[in-house]
Amino acid sequence: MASRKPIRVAVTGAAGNIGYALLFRIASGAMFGPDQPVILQLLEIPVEGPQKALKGVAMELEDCAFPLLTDMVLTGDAEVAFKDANWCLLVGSKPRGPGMERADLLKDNGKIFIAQGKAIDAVAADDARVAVVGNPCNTNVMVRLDENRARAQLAQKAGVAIDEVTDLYIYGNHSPTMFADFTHAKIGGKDAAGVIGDEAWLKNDFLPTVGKRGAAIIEARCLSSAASAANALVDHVRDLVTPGKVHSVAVSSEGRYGFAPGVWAGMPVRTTASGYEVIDSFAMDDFAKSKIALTNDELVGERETIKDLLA
Ligand code: NAX
Repeated sequence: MASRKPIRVAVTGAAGNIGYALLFRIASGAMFGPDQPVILQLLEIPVEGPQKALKGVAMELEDCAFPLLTDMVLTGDAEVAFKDANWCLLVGSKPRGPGMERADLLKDNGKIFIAQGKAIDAVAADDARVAVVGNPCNTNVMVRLDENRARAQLAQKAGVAIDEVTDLYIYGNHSPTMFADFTHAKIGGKDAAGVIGDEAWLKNDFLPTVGKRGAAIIEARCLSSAASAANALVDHVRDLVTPGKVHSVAVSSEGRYGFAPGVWAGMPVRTTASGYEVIDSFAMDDFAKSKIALTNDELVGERETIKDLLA
């Protein structure tokens, strides 16, 4: 089985909550398939507590005896973690704490990604691909959790299996302003709005439920989403390496769908043999355009907040 060359997967914040739900899925083959060996290169802050916790996680990974997990690297040094990495999964960063302004979070975590971006540039494999899970969000390229949340809500309302809900994509920020585009979604191949038959619910219940789902999980669990975030990252990467898959990813907008050029915004992409192409052909009605304008304004504001970091 392990005759294929292993993929080197660097994961930051590996001893955190998402890390704990993620690493076992990667090592089991859920992300890169049942025949693809992996080497996990795990980064935690170089502080005794998190390093000790990381060691414990690694011990559990050993105890799973995963056939696909051929090696592990545990480190507090980004240049060791990203060395020759083919995939860099940037999970480690601060969740928003009580009383913390969004702007403070953007600034604090933005610095982490600048330093890690430089390390990736210096030492990762030439074909390295990077997925950002940690907030802040206009540098956060993963909106898959939002897509999954939206599909689950529609399936539940319609009383159908999750696979029946298709063509549902997320536009904009990974925040309550995101637009889960029900106007093009399908349920059992039919227009979702027609199947649901309740436009007021779609506009006034569905959209805010999806947008504020993260806050609802924190309220219920007193912790932010971890297993579902890890699962979304597994889905995100798996679909990015599976040609033909259409899914939501935050990409540089280049003015598509009315987003300001240069902001990173969720929209549908199709995975190709060499990467992905953005699908920019959905015609938006006035309601969708107004929602996109709102989330675009927030993304532009967030870019303004961290403009010193971008310089
Ligand atoms: P935790 O606080 O449980 O874990 C974060 C881990 O990252 C900690 O172990 C910490 O020591 C480590 N860390 C911090 N700075 C680091 C650095 N510079 N290098 C390496 N490791 C570092 O948070 P967790 O629940 O795992 O969430 C991680 C991030 O994901 C947070 O920013 C969180 O807000 C974000 N989320 C993103 C989601 C998404 O869909 N994109 C949803 C869930 C989550 O809110």
